Amino acid sequence: MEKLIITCAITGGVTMPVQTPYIPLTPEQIADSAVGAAEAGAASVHVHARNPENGKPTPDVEVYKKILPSIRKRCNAVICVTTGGGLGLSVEDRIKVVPTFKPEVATFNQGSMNFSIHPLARRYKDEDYRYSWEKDYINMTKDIVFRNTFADLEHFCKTMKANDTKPECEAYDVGHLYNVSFLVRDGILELPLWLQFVTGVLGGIGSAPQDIVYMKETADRLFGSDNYQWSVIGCGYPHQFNVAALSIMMGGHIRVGLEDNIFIERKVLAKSNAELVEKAVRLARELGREVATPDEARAILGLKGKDKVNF
Ligand code: KMH
Ligand code: ZN
Repeated sequence: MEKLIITCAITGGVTMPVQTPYIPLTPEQIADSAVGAAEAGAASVHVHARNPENGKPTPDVEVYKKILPSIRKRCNAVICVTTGGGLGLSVEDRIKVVPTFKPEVATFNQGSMNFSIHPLARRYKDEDYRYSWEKDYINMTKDIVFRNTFADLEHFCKTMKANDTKPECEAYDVGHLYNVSFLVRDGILELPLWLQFVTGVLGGIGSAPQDIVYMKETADRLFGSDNYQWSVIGCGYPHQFNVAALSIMMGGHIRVGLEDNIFIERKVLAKSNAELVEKAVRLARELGREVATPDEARAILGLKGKDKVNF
């Protein structure tokens, strides 16, 4: 088996400040947390930006300018920039980070879906929210389409190719793998692929072992097992660690981090991204899988290198 690439998703666009005081929100907090995750063993860090005033997800490249160079200077981790951004952002706003920063890797979401977090609102009273935007943001996701049409997929993919950015194909369900397959057959997306199975999002596939096996078997059939590397994001707890264990055993890679899960143990909030990465490293060790360094991750994924980004 290849060494294990651990990605840490630092803040995201769907973890709400009301859920945990430990979610990094300002550029300094996001950069510090990413560096901490890298020091704990993450070969790659997945980055979103948030409005420094109120923690709301933002596509503002000026905010990214305060985050990305700071991480790059202080650690060797591969930096994967989001093109999902946050729910409700326009496609044009979401893609801007690619031509602006020419990152080594960027997320490439594989289909339109009702990516919803609306049940979260049932857990909180009005006075619990830290910021005025949170409740409306959560509620609007019940009736929103996370837009990734075939025209958008083509646009995202061509933009990444023009900037030598490796697309990390996020598949939230089996049908999204068929979308990837279509893009490959159409000559838009090139092999080998970097696939991310995203499980447990309301609107997508679940995190049961059968779901992971089905995604893997479908990918093998569509692409051939030698033509892709894969990783799994299990959203929520204990799924983050359960699907990580499964992926470690099956030869896949893993993603942990506060973007996808806020708990280190049942009902115990993780105090940092580093703490989640440390647990992932322990899991890998217990299961006999070596953890990849950032440069080993670059070799496994065929990335252009840290010196070729624009930040
Ligand atoms: N928040 C994850 C479930 C992206 O950034 O483009 C999905 C994600 C998408 O990471
Ligand atoms: Zn993300």
